Amino acid sequence: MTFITSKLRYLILFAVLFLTACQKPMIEIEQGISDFSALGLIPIPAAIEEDEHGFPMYKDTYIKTSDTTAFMLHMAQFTAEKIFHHSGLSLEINPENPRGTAIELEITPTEETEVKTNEHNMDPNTTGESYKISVGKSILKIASAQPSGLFRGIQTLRQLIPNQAATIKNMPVWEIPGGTIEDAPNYAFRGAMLDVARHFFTIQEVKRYIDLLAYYKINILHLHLTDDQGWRIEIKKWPKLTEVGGEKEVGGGTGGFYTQAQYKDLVAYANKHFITIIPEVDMPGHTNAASVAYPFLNGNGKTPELYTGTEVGFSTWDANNEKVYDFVTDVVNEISAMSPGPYFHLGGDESHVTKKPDYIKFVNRVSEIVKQAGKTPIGWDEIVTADTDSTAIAQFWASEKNAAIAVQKGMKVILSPAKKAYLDMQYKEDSPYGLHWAGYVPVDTAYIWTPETYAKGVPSELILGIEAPLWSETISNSDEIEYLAFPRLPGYAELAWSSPEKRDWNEYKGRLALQSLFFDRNKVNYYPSEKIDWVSPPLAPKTIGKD
Ligand code: TNX
Repeated sequence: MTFITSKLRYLILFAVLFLTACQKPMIEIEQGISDFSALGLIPIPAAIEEDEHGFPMYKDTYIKTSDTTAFMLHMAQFTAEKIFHHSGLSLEINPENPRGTAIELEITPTEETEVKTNEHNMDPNTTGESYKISVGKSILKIASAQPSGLFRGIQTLRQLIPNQAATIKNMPVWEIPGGTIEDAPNYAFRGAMLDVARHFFTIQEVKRYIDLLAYYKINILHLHLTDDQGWRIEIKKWPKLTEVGGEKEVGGGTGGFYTQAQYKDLVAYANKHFITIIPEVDMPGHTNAASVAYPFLNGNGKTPELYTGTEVGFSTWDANNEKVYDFVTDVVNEISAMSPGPYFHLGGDESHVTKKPDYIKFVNRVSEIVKQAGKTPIGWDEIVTADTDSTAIAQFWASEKNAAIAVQKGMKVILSPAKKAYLDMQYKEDSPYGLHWAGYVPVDTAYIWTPETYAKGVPSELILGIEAPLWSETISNSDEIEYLAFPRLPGYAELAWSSPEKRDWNEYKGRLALQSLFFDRNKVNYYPSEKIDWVSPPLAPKTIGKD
């Protein structure tokens, strides 16, 4: 017995000595070769302090979480996947025998901020999204009081990984510059809109867009779900909306729609990326497709045909038929029940054939229906001409006059001025996609404006944030989405996230130039604007996957 025990003791001692001898010393970077400014961070963080040494990321680097809740493990998994796709390094999560340097993910709740892991990310203020990254020699820590802040910090970490090499083979040690980053958003509402009605986009295509939006810290995806050309969301009580109204799209091609199960899956995917989906059902105009399915809606006794052109302003619903409001109630309730975010967008734009009193009556009634469903109504800026009160939100896209009325009423405003923020405006005359009714919007025009003061007379406390809409009359797949969104979208993300004193076109365009490395690795079909000196990868890219 004694013999066995002492033999065992020797065995253990031998094993420990052997393991210690085998363990490589932890890699250290004494004098860093790069700094944060060489990386092209977008949006630019609020405060950056640099340090000489760097953090080495290599095969023994591991990810450590401050707790092991499903949420934290999901965050760690997300981080590990993105690092793998970028570098080929497969980092362990919370290993039993940690060996190398550590990436620590930490939630440190403060007294004021209760942690909300499973809810949508719309904090009423911006504090929840702030985070701090400290890069030391052996520990890189991302800390936030809230999950949404941790997630934003992880996006910054992705941008801190050097872009230069393509695989683990040609770069076994990836140096992350040393120092600290403290960051918080300028606006709580940082949106993008996708029109899935003029042309239909599959769930896969929308998810790919979400991946790219998340990388730039966008937190809202507004989906324009219905229009004259198509109805794209299943409503159980009114099945013909999609069966009939979803059939086609602009140009006459096959349309499509999301089943409720697919929509829920999309909402969940967005939620995992801390992006809130805002559903829009545009009414009383832009409603031809629904009236084809249920002709009583338009009140003119005629059954219209499916429309595949691009004109606007010819359709309306009947504001004086109670059955129309019963229908709208069903639609709003079914969609709201699947949308955890606080908003419902009721459209309200370009209702050119709706008589003014009918328009007012309709918007008033539908705003109430939306509130009854527990949501805050948002509408395009025309809705201010109805009896909206300070609880509704106006999305300013064209009319300064409407913006002024919104201010008088104390309504919050989302800034989407078409001349600056419409992603579907062409870059220049010969751009293959896009329209130009609001002008051409090259990459500098898109960035050089100040949301804080753009809409004259709109005080900053009434600005909820900004949103870049992408209408889809001229685009029908991911490549075309990306051609119009990139490289302009990172600029809108910066206008929304970074404070005005941090923003400067001449400095920004250097950081934008570096995004081509990210775009190339991820096969993003960006428009290579000649206004930017795009950086091409110094080593032949060998794409491992998308990061
Ligand atoms: C105006 S912006 C519209 C849309 C078009 C877009 C094209 C707005 C509220 N309405 O119906 O798709 O222009 O740029």
